[in-house]
Amino acid sequence: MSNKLVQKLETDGLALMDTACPIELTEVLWNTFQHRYEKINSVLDRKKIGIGSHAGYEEIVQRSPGRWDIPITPEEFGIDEKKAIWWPLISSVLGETAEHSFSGVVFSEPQSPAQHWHIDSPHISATHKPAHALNVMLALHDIPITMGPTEYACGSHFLTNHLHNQSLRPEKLIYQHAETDPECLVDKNTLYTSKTYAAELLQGSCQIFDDRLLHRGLANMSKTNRYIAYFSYRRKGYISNTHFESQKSLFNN
Ligand SMILES: O=C(O)CCC(=O)C(=O)O
Repeated sequence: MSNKLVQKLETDGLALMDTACPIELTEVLWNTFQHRYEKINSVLDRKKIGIGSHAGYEEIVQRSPGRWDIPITPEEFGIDEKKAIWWPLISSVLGETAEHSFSGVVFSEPQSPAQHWHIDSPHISATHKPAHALNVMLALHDIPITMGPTEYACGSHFLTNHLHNQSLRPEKLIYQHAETDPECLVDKNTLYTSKTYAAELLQGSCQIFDDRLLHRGLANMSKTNRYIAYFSYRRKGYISNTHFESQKSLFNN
C-alpha cells in the first residue's frame, strides 16, 4: 500500500485512490441497489419518512432533506471487500482485523440542499489517536459539482476532539447541526487549520475519509439523482457510537 495514501489519511483525514474501481464493480453495486430500491418503493409510497434514523427504517433512512441512505451489506452486494482496491489502505490503517461496520448507497434528489457539516463518530481519547473508523465513498456514475459530491474539511479530524476541546458538544458534531462548521473548531491554541475539498468525481473513483473528519453532502442542483456507494470499517474492538441504526423494518409494519 502506498505510504502516500496512509500519510494523507493521517494528515488530511482524506485520501483519494489513485486508480478507479473497475466499471464492472460499479455496475454490480448499481444493479443490487436498483433491485433493493424497487422492493423498498413497492411499500414506500404508503409511508411518510421523516429525517434521521429514529424516523427511518432498517431498509431506508432519510439522512437530510432529499438525501436517502439504503443499507446493503457486502454479501448482498455480492462482493468480497478484501479484494476491493480500497482494502489494502483500510487494513494498513485499521489493521488486518478491521471489521466492516456499514455499507450501502446514499443518494440525493434534485434540489436537495447541502447537509450541515458533521462527523460520523466522536473521538475516543483526549489525545489524538490513529483513526478508529474509515469510510469509502465510491461514485456510481460521473458526478459533476452541480450534482453535489461530498465535501470534506481536510485536517478537521484534529479539531473535532470534544474530549480535548471542552467547548465542543459531540451531539452537535455527529447529528447535523447548523452551528457546526470548520471555522468554529479552530481556536487560537490550535496548530491545525482545515481546508475544504470537493471535486467532481468520475464513475468508480473512491474517496476514503476518517470518521472524525467534518464532511457533508453538497446540494444537488442537477435534474437527476446522485448516487454514491459507501463502505465503512472500524478497528477491531471499537464499539461504534453513531446515530446510524434504525430498529424497525419497513416490511414488518
Ligand atoms: O451524501 C453525501 O455526500 C454524504 C452523506 C453523509 O455524509 C451522511 O448522510 O452522513
